[in-house]
Amino acid sequence: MNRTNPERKAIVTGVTGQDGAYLVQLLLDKGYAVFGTYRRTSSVNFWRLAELGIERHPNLTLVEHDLTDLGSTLRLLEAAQASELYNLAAQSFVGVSFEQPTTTASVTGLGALNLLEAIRVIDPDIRYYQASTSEMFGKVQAIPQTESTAFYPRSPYGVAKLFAHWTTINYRESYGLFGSCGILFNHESPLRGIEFVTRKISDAVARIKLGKLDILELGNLDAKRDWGYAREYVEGMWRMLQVDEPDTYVLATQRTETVRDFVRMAFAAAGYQLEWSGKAEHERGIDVATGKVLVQVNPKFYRPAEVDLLIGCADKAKDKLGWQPHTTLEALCRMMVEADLARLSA
Ligand code: NDP
Ligand code: GDR
Repeated sequence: MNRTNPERKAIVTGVTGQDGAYLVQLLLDKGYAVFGTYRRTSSVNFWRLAELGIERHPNLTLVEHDLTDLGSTLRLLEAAQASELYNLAAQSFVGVSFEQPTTTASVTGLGALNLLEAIRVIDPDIRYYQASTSEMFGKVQAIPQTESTAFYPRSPYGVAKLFAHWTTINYRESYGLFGSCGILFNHESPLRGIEFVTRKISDAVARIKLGKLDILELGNLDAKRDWGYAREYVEGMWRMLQVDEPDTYVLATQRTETVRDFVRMAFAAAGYQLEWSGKAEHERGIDVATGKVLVQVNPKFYRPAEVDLLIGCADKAKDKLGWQPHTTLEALCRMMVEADLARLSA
């Protein structure tokens, strides 16, 4: 890889996460110099960047930064001299936000405010992307959800993201900043964090297939999600900052399935046929060929308040950005199971 003397510079917060890794790869491929931020921990893990083969790319500068620290945020912007800033860092796990609401509000909500304040002070021309979320729709007020659907968050995470979302719009309207919000519905990939349900499932299916696990335990199987492929969604983020005006866009597939269906698809990708028996916390997924129980519900994974059904309409993104998803849920699920089988067999 040769340094290409890039003219465009971007900051991406949260490069140790799923979207951060894919977005950094996309920006590097487009010739950007990227400042990717990660927070200090006792053992930083760049496994996603390594899997994509970009951990040591000459145009990638990895910078220590904590979203909750305004001073560190000001110094980041001053040092990078970037023209685009993608704020992907967050305490992003909904379940944990019920246990750690203050941390979630601080990182996911106030962290975005710190970045916007820093832009205001250091360089108001920086284009800002806010990672907003379908979790803001929560107890949904319309089907499908669009940019104009009313919000009703159901978790401390959703509330914190709504703060960041409205702050971005407020800075757009108050100070003329170029702040765009992508209301992204769930997007998954082989790089998805293991605590999220799709990857928890694909990893468990691979382990069961390889004889390393007996049973997959899950919470609410009835929740419905609109799941897309993360690599395609980061392309949408980039497009949002390339148009003339800042705006808000939904990215979604407009297809919704239950967690139960995703489980069935994932087992099918590994050659199993599941049948379901029982109800609610007594529900089981049984291997038709052997009669073995492979899936069971454990109420410890239930949430205090649930988002029952998400399905998004991305017509505006298609119309204004030329963005649309291509990967089917079946193909995505297969990709994830195959990646986990390969990892665990290596
Ligand atoms: P991940 O959880 O994979 O990544 C989150 C990133 O934020 C990690 O790099 C994490 O670092 C970092 N982070 C957490 N706390 C801090 C902090 N205090 N300071 C600096 N960095 C921090 O999320 P995704 O990649 O899946 O999502 C990217 C963004 O998009 C998030 O904001 C998420 O809320 C949002 N979003 C995601 C959707 C999805 O379906 N994936 C849908 C809609 C929105 P570390 O590795 O050290 O924990
Ligand atoms: P979500 O994703 O909460 O939609 O947030 P997650 O994969 O965690 O949950 C999806 C649904 O599955 C149900 N579920 C389980 N979830 C987990 N994690 N573990 C389980 O064992 C389990 N069993 C059932 C959940 O109750 C839920 O209904 C993700 C995150 O990426 C957010 O950051 C992002 O904003 C939204 O997607 C859009």
